[in-house]
Amino acid sequence: MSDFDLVIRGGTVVNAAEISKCEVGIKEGRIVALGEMLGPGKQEIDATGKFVMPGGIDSHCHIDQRSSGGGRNAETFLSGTRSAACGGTTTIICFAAQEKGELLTPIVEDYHERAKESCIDYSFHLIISDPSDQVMNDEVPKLIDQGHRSLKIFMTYPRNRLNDAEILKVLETAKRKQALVCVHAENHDAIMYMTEKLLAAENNSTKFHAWAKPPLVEREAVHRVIMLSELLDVPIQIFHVSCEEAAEEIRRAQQRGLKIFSETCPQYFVLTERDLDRDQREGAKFVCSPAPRTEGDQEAVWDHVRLGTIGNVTSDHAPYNIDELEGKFWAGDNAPFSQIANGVPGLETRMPITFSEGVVKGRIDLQTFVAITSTNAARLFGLYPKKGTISVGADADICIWDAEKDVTITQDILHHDTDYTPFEGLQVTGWPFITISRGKIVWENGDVRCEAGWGKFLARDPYDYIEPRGILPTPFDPVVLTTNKK
Ligand code: DUC
Ligand code: ZN
Ligand code: ZN
Repeated sequence: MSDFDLVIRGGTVVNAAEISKCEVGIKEGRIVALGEMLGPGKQEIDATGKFVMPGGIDSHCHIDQRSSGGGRNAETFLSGTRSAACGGTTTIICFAAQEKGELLTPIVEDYHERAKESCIDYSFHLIISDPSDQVMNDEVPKLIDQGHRSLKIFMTYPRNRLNDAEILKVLETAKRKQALVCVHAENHDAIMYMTEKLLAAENNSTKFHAWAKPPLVEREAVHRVIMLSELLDVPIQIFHVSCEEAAEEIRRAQQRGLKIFSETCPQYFVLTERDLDRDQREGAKFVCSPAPRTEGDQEAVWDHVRLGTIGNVTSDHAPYNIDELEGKFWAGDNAPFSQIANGVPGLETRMPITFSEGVVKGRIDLQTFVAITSTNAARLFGLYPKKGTISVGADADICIWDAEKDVTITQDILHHDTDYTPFEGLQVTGWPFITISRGKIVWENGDVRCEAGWGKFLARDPYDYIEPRGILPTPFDPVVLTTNKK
């Protein structure tokens, strides 16, 4: 008679808060025991010499998403979640994307339909590109009540960008409905101006992508959206922080007590603007926004990870094929930098690159690794303690990590459906040995055991972490939460 469905023995359990040598007992998809000499399991894993960590949470990735900037997203929910699982991730938060002039509800329903083939658990951020009264007053409150408890807004891109008045409108709804607003922060007009000038001077190649959007466009937009969030006293998450200047703005706001959160991505650890300086076909592989920066920015980003300014690392997986008419070169082989689809794939490489560049190179410790790849995202997006921790009662979402394994990242070892990796040739130490999703092994040392449809939608209830501070810059409260308030 077995006490457990699965028992993991011999490993070192690493949580964001503590490290312990213990066994993990799993039953019906949840962790039910942590201890020594646990009884037998129907299945047993020998994790001797390995780290047993919460499964990764990738809280920013684009899967099967309609692209507003042109180009067809290369990944389906099956291929995307399979690739994530092979890279140690057990939960993703991706997007349901509205474009200007559209209603949101049918779009969200459509994404739910397509996501049914996911092989790990998933949730959605709602991209708000058109915050009309109908969308913000009727649709978004209902969708938040259904568990879509985060909204994403863009400060740039012609078909998505919101102006400051529209951003305030979204922040207001988020505050009323207890949702978190995530922000792509870059100054649109400055980018457009620089792009026009660069193209007029026939500076078309991918190298100029970085010139069109230098760090100061990120810094300005980060500063502005922080100011708008302070005006309404509503927490926000700044997406994909790429440089020292933007991180400094966030740090300053946090030191003033504001609830400003932020993430970065592996591309800002290992890519630089030099990667864009290649022929168009190669350079396109590195076109993402914000643009890759300098080595100095990479170290500054790590400094801010250590300081806690930047709380989590996401892939911002935004996959466009090189060899596809509707991919990176949807606007033609000789398209200028401004018309090359924006984004890089990275679901599977997120945890290995962060571990190798972070823990192996001595920039962060093991527990910080767990915090930034899993636990902090669980807290920030209302999934904790169901996700993001190895604790009794949590879902058995576990990544058993081989910290010794040396791997050279190449396209042919990855499981995504994108036709390249921007990390080709990068050598890393540390790779997932086994990934477990709600008690089911989905990846075992090279063996993909994902099952389409295993993943479940994670509806997110209100949670304390994103409570406003209760401090406003004026005596007048513009967002009255209760009707009887003066
Ligand atoms: N921003 C994202 O967050 N993802 C892909 C493209 C972009 O610019
Ligand atoms: Zn973005
Ligand atoms: Zn993104």
